[in-house]
Amino acid sequence: MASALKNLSSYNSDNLPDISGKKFGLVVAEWNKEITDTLCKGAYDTLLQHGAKPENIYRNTVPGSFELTLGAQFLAQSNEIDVVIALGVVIKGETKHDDYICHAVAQGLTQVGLKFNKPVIFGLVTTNDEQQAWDRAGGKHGNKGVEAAATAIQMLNWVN
Ligand code: RBF
Repeated sequence: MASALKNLSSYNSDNLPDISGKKFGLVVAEWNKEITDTLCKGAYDTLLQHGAKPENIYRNTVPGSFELTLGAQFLAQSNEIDVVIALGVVIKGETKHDDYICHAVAQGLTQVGLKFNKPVIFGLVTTNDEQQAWDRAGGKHGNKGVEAAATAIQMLNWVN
């Protein structure tokens, strides 16, 4: 399994930039809220742990993961925000809704990052069932919120 081979929750914290003056925009989907709250806490705590100031972390919610793209765009267009982190959980059901949502979010977030020339981090957990989601929200596969925050910090090496 890919995440067993490369779990960014145990990322290398060498050579991370000084983020004490950087501003972070978190957009968090409320669908599967208990799990997305856990991802968000992981991201938030990781940013603080690496020197971000609480007043520089903006947290916004959207109803579901499909809305992450627009939420990310509102954040990314602000000169106040250096990097956007999008967090959501899409769990497979009986129909193919998960495919449509996940593809839309992946493409949408990519476009927002390119449009605003700003890192937009893909923190969408896409699983077959709820247990797999919890496994990735503080469980045996780490916390993808922590990984999203670590990725955001690493990408700030690219931002002036
Ligand atoms: N949003 C999620 O964040 N995770 C889901 O697992 C999820 N499942 C959905 C299943 C169906 C059948 C539908 C219609 C929506 C689902 N959504 C889910 C909500 C979606 O991201 C969005 O908020 C709504 O479709 C409104 O645009």
